[in-house]
Amino acid sequence: MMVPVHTQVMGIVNVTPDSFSDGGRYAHVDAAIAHGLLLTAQGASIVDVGGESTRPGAAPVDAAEECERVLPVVRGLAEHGIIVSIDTRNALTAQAALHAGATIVNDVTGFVHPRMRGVAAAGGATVVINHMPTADPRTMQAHARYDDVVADVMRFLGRRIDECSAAGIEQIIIDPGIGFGKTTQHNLVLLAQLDALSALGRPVLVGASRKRFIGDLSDDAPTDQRLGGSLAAGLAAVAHGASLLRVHDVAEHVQALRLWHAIADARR
Ligand code: HH2
Repeated sequence: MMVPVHTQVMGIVNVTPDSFSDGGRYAHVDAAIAHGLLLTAQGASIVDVGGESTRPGAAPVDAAEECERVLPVVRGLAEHGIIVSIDTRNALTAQAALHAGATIVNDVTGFVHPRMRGVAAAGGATVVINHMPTADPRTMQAHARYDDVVADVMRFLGRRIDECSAAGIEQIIIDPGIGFGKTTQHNLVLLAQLDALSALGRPVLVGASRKRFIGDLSDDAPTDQRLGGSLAAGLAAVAHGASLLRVHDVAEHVQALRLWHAIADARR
């Protein structure tokens, strides 16, 4: 018996030399496309392609270099009929990726820039609005100060939803931005109180996979040894209302979600 997965899984393909967890591994176009196909076969319904690391302290990449990295991968995956999301903070990259076949723009800076909103609206894209307290990954950890992290994140997301809607964007997904200018405690509080975000009336995506707070809670386990914590964080997010998970380990998350939903269904 194959139990359906009600939660959508977004598989990550980082075409970067320096991503925190898988940097360098999929830098080659063919390897990146093959990895995206594998993630889809494992149950991902979206593949998120990124050409710039946004880990704390990462150096920015210019749009030309970023396009060179991601466009062949976006095109290759879209040609296979895969739903592709482009993970970028550059409007030029977003625009080129939409032309190459992406249908979702995932902007970790949360569409604070009007150009980014214009590009997404013109391309008829679905957007993922991620919370980040400042648009620069190099300094975001210095901004990990909130009066009330849940209320602050909600205020930010609410404003961005209004701005994106005013720009003509119809499909909006929101994301609390786990690890973006947040301490371990902020991340835990956001996961524990994720239900609050449902008041904003949009699907919630959570990206906790392999992030540093998992290492912080497990004797500094390196990124390739954070699967257990990633699964726990993902299931906690689903229990508190997330309908999409952005993950590296798709097969394992799909299996965990199958069990989770089968148990939930057995209660009825
Ligand atoms: N996290 C990362 C990148 N993009 N997008 C959304 N919407 N939500 C997230 O939590 C999120 C994201 C960071 O993870 P990763 O892609 O693995 O690393 P890097 O930024 O180093 O490429």
